[in-house]
Amino acid sequence: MTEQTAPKSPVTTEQFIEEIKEQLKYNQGVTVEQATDADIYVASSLAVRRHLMDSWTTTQKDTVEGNTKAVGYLSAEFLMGKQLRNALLNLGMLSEFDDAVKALGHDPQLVVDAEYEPGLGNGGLGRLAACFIDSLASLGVPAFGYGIQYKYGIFKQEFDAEGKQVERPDYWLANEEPWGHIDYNRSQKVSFGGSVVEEDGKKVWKPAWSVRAVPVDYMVPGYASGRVNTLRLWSAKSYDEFDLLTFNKSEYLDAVKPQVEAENISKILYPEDSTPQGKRLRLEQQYFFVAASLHDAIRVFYPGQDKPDLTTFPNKITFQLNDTHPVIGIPELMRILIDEYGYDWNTAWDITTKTFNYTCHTLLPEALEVWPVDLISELLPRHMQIINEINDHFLEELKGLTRDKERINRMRIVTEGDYPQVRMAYLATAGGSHVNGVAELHSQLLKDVTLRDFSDLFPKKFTNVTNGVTPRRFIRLANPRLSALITEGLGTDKWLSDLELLQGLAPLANDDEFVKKFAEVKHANKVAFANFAKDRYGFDANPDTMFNTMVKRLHEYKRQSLKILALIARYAAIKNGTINADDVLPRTVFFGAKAAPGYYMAKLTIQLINNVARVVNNDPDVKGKLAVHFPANYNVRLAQHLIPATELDEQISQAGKEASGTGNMKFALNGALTVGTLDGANVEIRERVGAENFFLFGMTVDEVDALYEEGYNPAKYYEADPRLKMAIDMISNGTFSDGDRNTYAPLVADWLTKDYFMTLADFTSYADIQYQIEDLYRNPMEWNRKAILNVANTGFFSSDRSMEDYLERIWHTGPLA
Ligand code: 26Q
Repeated sequence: MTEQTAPKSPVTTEQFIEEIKEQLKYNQGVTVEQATDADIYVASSLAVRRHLMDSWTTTQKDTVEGNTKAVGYLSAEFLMGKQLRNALLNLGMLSEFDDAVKALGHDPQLVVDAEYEPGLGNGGLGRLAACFIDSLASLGVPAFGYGIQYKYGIFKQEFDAEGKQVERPDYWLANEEPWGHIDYNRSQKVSFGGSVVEEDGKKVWKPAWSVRAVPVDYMVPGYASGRVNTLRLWSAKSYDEFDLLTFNKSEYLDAVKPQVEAENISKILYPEDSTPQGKRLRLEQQYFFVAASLHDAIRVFYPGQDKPDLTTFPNKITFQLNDTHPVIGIPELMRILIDEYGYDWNTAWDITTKTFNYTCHTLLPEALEVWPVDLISELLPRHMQIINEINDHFLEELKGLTRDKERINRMRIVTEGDYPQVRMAYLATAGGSHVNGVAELHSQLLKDVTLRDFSDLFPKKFTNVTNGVTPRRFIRLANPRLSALITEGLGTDKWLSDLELLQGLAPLANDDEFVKKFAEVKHANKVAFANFAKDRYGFDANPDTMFNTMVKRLHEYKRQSLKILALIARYAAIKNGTINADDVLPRTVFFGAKAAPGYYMAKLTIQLINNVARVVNNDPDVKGKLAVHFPANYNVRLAQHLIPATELDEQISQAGKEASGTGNMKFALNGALTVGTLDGANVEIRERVGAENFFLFGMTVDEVDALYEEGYNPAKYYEADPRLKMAIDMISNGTFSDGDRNTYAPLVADWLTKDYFMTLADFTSYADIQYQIEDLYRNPMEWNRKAILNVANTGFFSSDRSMEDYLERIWHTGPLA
C-alpha cells in the first residue's frame, strides 16, 4: 500500500456545527436544545455521510467504467462494528467532530455510544469480512461486499442469577439507522421451489414462489484513499402484495402466508458458528443473497444491455466465497448463463470457474457444510440438476487424471446412497480457480488432510492467505494513546496505511524512556477500561494487577475450559497456602464469549466461568490476588475497549483446530503478550515476534495426532498432576454450585472420559508456563520491551497485506487508476 498521512478534514468545526444543526432541523425536526445524544448521533452521521457522497458516486462510476476488475466479497456475515467514528477517521474529521459536538453541549463519547452496533455476524469470519472491505477501500480497489441485512443480528447475551447464558433478540433496527441506504429501484427477484419442465428441448425452471431482494447500501470509506466502496446487504420483502387484493377472503390467509414467509428469509442470523445446521431457511438465505448479488453484478457491469457478452464477466468482477455459505452461487451462475443467456455448458463452466474462488475457514470435519439432495431438489430443482451435471463432468475429468477409483469416489460432489448429499466445500473447490486457507498451518492441513485428494490432483489451485485485521479500527480507533506514541516514535503517521513501518519501533524497545512511555500508555488504557467496566458492568477491576484476557466464541476446541481449570488450580493454591501469599502475582482475568444457543457443553462452561468468578471475587482469602470478570455480550465495541487494556492474551486452542484466529493479531498489535499453542496464525505471530517474546506451551499437531493414535486416556493426566486433580475435584464437589455435585457433572464426565480436545493433556505445560509469565511480569521494563517487540513485528497482520496477497495470488487485479 502506498503510505498515506492522515486525511485533512473537508470542513472546519464551525461548518460542521452548522451541518449538524441543519440535519437536526430538517431530518429529525428538533431544535438544538431539544436534541438528545441520539439525535446528535443521527444528525452528525447524516452530515458525515454527505461528505462521503461525492467519493462514493465517483468510485461507483469508476468501478463500472474503468478497466480494473472489481472484487465481489460474498459473505453471509459482515460484523461491521460501529460506523460513525470509523467514517470520521477516514475523512480526517475526528477532532472537528469532538469540538462540534462539545460546542453543541454534548459529550462526544455519549454521542458515539448512541450508535447501536450492527451484529450481523457470529465471530471471526464475519469480522474478517469487515476488515477486508475496509482494506480494499483503503487500497483503492473497486469492491462490493455482498451479504444479508438480517433484521435480528447475533443474539444479545445476558446472564441469569445462576450464571447461565440467556439469549435476547437483537432488534438493531429499532431506532433510526442513518448508514443504510435502501434502494428499492435496484431490487432483484429471487425465486424458489416449483419444477423444471422441457420446452423446445430446453430446461425451463417454473418456480413456485419469489421474493423481492431489496438492497440496503452501506458506504465503505477507505482511509485516505478518496475511495468509498459499497457494502450491499439484501433485505427480503414480500414480492407482490398488490396481487393479494385479488384474492377473496377465504383464500386471503393462505395467499398471504408465502408473502409473510418470504420476509422471514432475512429475518435472523443463525447464531451457530463452526457447526453448521442443515436448515431449510439457512439454504434459502444463502441462495437469496447470492442470486441477488450475481444478478446485481450483471446489472451493474452491463447497464441497459439485453444481450451482454458475459464471456467478459470474469474480467469485470471476481467473486470470493467466504467459506461455503455462498457456494450455491456456482450452480446459480451456471443457470443464469445457460438458461437465461443461452450459453452452452462448456462456455458457462469456463466463465464460472474463472469467476469464483473459495476461502475455507475451518478444519473441523463436522463444520464442512453439506446439503441433502432432497432439500436442494425441493427448493432449487434446477440447481440440483446443474449440480448433478457438474458432478458428472467432474468425475469424468478425474478419470482423465487418475486411475484410482477409490480416490475418485471420495471426491464425489454429490454422495451416493440412500440419503445423498451435496458437499459444498467440494463443489467450491471444483467450481472455482483457487482455494485458500487462512493461515500457513491451516492451508497446509487443508492440503494434507481436509482436501487432500483435491490438492494432489489440482495442486496449483491451492494457496494460503494469512488473515489480517484493520489497523484503523483496531489500533487507531481502539487505542488512540498507543497510536499517538507510535506516531511519535516513528515520526510519522504513515504506519496506518503501511503497517510494516511498525518495525521502526523495534530499536525503541531498548530505549528506556520509550519503554516507560509505552508502559504509561498501557496503564492509562487499563485505568480507562476499569472506569468503563465500572460504568457499564458495575464491577471493579484493579489496574495495578495484570490484565489477562480470553475473548472469542465459546467452543470446546478453543479450550476456555483449560483457562478455567488453571484458574481454579491457582485459586486453590493461594487459598490453601500452597503458594506463599507474597509470591502471588495479582491478576485480573477477563472472559468474553457467546455460546451457540443449542450448544450444551459450551453453555455449561459459561455457567461455570460465571460461578468461578462469583466464588473467587467474594473470597477474602484471595482478595487483591485474583479476580475474574465475565462481562456479558462480547462484541466489537467491547473488543475495542478491552484489547488495548490487555497485557496477556490467551490463544490456547488444541493444535490443528483453530484455522487462524484474528484476536491473536489484534492483541499483539496492541502490545499484549500471547500465551498460546502452535495453532493457526499463532505460529506465524511467534515466528515474527521471536520465540523469546511469546509464551508457547502444549502439544503440536503431530503430537496430538500421535496421542490419538496411541489411545488417549484423559484420566491419566488427572491422576498425574495434583493441581489438575484439585481443580476438577472442586468443580465436582460443588464449590462452584453451592454444594450441588450434579451441576457440572457432564463437564467433568466429559473431561475424564473423552476430552476430545485434550485439555487435560495440555494442562501441566499450561500451568507451568504461568511461572515464566509471572517472573517476567515482575520485571516491568523487560515485559514492556517484549510487548513493544510484539507491536513492532506484527505489522504483517494488517488486513491491507492480506488484501495485497489476495490481489496478487488470487484476484489478479488492483487499485483503480
Ligand atoms: C453455517 C451453516 C449454518 C449455520 C451456521 C454456519 C456457520 C456460521 C459461521 C459456520 C461457520 C461460521 C463461522 C466460522 C468462523 O468464524 N471461523 C473462523 O474464521 C476466522 C476467520 O478466518 C478464523 O480466524 C477462525 O480461526 C475461524 O474459526
